[in-house]
Amino acid sequence: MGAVEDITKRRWEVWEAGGIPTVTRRAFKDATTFPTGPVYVAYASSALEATNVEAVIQSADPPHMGLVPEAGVIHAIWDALLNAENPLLVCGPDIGAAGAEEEILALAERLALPVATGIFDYASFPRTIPTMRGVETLSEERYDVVCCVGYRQNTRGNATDLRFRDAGTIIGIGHDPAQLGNTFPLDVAVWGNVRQTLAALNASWKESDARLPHLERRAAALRSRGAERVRQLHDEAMGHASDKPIHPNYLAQVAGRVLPEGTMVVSESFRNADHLMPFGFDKRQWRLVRTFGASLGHGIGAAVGAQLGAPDRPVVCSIGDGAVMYSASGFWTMARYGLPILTVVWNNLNYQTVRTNFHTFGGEMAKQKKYPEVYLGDPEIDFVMLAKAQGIEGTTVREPQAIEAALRRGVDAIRAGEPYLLDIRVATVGTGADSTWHQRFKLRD
Ligand SMILES: Cc1ncc(C[n+]2csc(CCOP(=O)(O)OP(=O)(O)O)c2C)c(N)n1
Repeated sequence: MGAVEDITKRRWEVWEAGGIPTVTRRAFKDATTFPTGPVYVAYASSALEATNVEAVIQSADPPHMGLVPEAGVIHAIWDALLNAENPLLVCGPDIGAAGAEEEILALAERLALPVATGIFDYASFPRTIPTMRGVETLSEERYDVVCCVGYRQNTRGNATDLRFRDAGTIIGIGHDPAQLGNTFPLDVAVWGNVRQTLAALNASWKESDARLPHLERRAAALRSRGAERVRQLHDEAMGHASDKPIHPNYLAQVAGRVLPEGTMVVSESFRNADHLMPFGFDKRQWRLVRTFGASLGHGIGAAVGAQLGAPDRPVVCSIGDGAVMYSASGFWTMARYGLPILTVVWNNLNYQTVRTNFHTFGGEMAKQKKYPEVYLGDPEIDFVMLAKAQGIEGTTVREPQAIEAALRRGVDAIRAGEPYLLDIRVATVGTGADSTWHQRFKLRD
């Protein structure tokens, strides 16, 4: 076992040897001490099928714990961020949980830090702020400093969680010690209150720092790139304005314009475009509620809970057609208790996420372009009727020109205190999107 200082150097050795890295965290005070208590072992899902894998138990410093860590740790993080030439700030849901919106904005803006979020964390930083680079843009660029704030490293347990192998220094700050260092190792881990820790970092800022040439340069570059990025996203979505079936990006664009300020979106969307909606930190901007695992069945019940918890907010349940069928009885609850929730069903007639996964495995299905059990269009499910059967009115939307009026009708309904459902046919996006192949079954001819 190497000394603690060797970890950074050694942490990707297993990768380089072609193995599956096993990142195991123990609070070793002395790197030569063996664990004497429970040991948490995490491994990538691909390891389930891998053979001849050698695992390495890596030693590491214990996370620094407390509302804020000691001054030396704050100083070390600040020093790394202030002097970084090519940094990345990765934002996650602990920021919202801690109410640390102002603090993260101040940090990102003052230090001109490019920001990225994980795939389901798109509301963790406003997409219109110039430093925002986007969702899942956690490339393998050679960052000198990566700082993860409230970011859930372990989302899917596959290779994309094993990030930043070429980064210089990796910092993690978060509320949950089980999320710190669980898929990629951290050089500095802070288990503490995200708001207090960010406030302590920001307190190190001196007005004269704003004149540091590398910060000025980066801020200017981020401003122009950021504005361009927002424009591109807008133009890309508008380019689909007449697509039929409706393109998810265009639907998100119209919804972002038409739905009320302060909308709370409860999302059980996978391949839709919720990430393009106007989530943000101030009161008028939208808020997001979602789970971070991928187990279906959460959406409709969570929308009920969100509306009860925030009775004055417009609540929109944004959900895939496949996901609806895991919890459709919740519509009855909405009707029974008079919960004015607008449900938007992104109806792509498919379990498209599953098809994409099947394709990624690269076996027979991908070769034959036949993906069993993912096409849901035979028979088509009538979601308006499904809602109506439980006391909820709704409308079907098939034409892009009809989206706006339908959304307005939904908004009128929830303003009047009634739940409402829109079944919007959207294009299937992703691998094998044009496939409707499905095996036909009939018990008796
Ligand atoms: C309880 C449960 N069963 C099965 C799955 C596997 N699964 C993951 S995504 C998905 C499809 C969801 O379909 P839909 O809501 O229409 O979204 P799309 O993938 O088409 O965007 C399924 C079945 C799961 N995540 N959870």
